[in-house]
Amino acid sequence: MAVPIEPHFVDSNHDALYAESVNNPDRFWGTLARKRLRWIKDFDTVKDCDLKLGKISWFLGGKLNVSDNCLDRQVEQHPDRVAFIWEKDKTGDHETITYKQMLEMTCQVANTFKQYGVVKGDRVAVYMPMTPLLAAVMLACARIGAVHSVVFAGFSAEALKSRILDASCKIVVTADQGIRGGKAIELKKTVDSAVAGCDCVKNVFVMHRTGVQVPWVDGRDVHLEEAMKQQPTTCPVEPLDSEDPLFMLYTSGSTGKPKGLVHTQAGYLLYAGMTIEHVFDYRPGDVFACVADIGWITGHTYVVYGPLGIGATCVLFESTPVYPDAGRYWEMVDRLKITQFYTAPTALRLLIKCGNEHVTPYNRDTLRVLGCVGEPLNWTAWKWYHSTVGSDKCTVVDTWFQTETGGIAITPRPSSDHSTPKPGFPMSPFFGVEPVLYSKEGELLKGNDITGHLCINEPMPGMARTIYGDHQRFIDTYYKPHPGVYFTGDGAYRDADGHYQITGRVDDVINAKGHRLGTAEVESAMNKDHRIAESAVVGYPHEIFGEGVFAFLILKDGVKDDEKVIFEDLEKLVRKWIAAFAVPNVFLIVPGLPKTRSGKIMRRILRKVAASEYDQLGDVSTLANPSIVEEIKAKHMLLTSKEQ
Ligand code: 7RM
Repeated sequence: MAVPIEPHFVDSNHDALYAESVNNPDRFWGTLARKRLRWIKDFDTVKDCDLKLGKISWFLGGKLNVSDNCLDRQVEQHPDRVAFIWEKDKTGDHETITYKQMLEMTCQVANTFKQYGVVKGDRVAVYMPMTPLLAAVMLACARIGAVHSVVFAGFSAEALKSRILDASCKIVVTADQGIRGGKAIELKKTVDSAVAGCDCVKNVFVMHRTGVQVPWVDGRDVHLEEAMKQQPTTCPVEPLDSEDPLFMLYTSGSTGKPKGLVHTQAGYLLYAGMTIEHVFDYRPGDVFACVADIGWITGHTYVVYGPLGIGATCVLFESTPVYPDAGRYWEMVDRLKITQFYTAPTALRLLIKCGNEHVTPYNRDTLRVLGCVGEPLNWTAWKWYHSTVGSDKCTVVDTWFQTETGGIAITPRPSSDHSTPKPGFPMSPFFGVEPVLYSKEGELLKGNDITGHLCINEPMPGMARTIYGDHQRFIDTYYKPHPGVYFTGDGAYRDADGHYQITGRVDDVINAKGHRLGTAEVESAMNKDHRIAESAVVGYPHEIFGEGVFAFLILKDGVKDDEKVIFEDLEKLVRKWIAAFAVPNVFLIVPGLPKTRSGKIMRRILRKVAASEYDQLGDVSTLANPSIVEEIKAKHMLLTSKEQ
């Protein structure tokens, strides 16, 4: 007998439902898509994929609008329910925004964009602080079929510029300034330098966050709120195909050029809503808090689209974990009566250092589920989260996902999983996810207690569909390495019970301070310095950041400058071309780099040296220059002995 597919699952049939989700994805997701989304026109084909061509499509023939699903549909049922609790940078200063208010704000933004000529398919760059208006800008794009490209407001002008140009964005939306940890961030000024030389940009919309006077380009710049005031609070929704692009989001890969991953409408929204409900056990009346920045995929899916798509009440957090002190999160949990809290391991490790006196004064009894994402959640951090924050009463969910998967893919399931979670393990695949492991050589690894490249067998509805402007790169990066499956770029261990643990990236990407960073991006920024002959960047274990950024440098012959001066200049370059978070924690000048005979840098060796694991360098005999390893090691030992 077929398993009944309910919009709300009950504990007892979880295993059967999971089996159904992977064995009969058409029936599983087709049923849910009709139950959980509002369609303007029903779809006729659930899924049509050809992975060799990197082709992924869901719910073909269907038409819907994501903004209609997140706002209009909700307002019809509960206009006065709070959509966002905006927790401003300044403590205690929160504002609530209802679904009705969000809808009206979104319509006014959409009408403003239309007035300035933004049409379906246009790309819109968004460089804004964490405010409800940022969410409204995203939903306004969704409403009219424009494609937003949110760029994290910590990125530099150059990084923003390259993203604007890559997507030929027609407009940029920003604020006068941002404010984080009591400090102003010059968003408008950064946009001004980014946009200089971008012919594609017709207008820059500026919201008021701090109200300071900022430089103004007449004819180009528009006061967003003033323009909105002229507009009606209603705006018809554009009927969109399930596979029309909803947004693009840049993420780092193993080359210097970030990839603009494209997500589409129906599959993404369905998957976002399903995961927030089932991973976090979201129930009506709960107050969900994901403190990730909207500039990352976690913010897109778990601050905006996931929560609004299921009519949830969600905290929109503008501040930092340590402002005004390390009790900020837990004071906020107490004041806002938060039921689910979602953060990154690096923030937890920082807070552990600050001491439990910042946690215990606050009431945390409302909390039920504590989530983490972005990097491995080490045992100490897991334990602290579970015991100190959760008083041993909450479920900790160590969730694994990527910009590419759109939503959580491997995770414990508090709403249905009866197995005891294992610290450091994201545990089990979500509905529709079939993880598989492959050896480096491309052999499928069967059985348990085994480590390999983490791949996913069949694309879930929320997976990215392409890399903007470069579908071949999409195929080459994700669908060529292990033909027929999606390659995540991560390694994973499947334990004796079949549970998954992530062992880290197997490509040249690092996860520093919860931010994903390509080592090649940092190298190409530093290589712009005239004194640098070559550089190699690797990640190394860092107590708080998870991974630190380690830069090995070779200077050009005859360079006499003081090391300190060079390092300061390199730091400036990385800030200029990428962002402050990408600045290496350690610089080391070396006489050469370990290279194979074909000239490829052996990063494996550099990673071991950077981690001071000198006895684990492995076989160095295939190097063109084996003796260099001892020299690099000696340099590194000298550096670490100086530090102590
Ligand atoms: C959501 C996000 C993705 C990369 C991914 C992993 C790492 C994410 C976990 C994790 C260990 C986890 N998107 N990662 N979650 N590693 N345990 N629970 O972070 O695109 O920016 O980064 O993050 O390496 O490939 S991302």
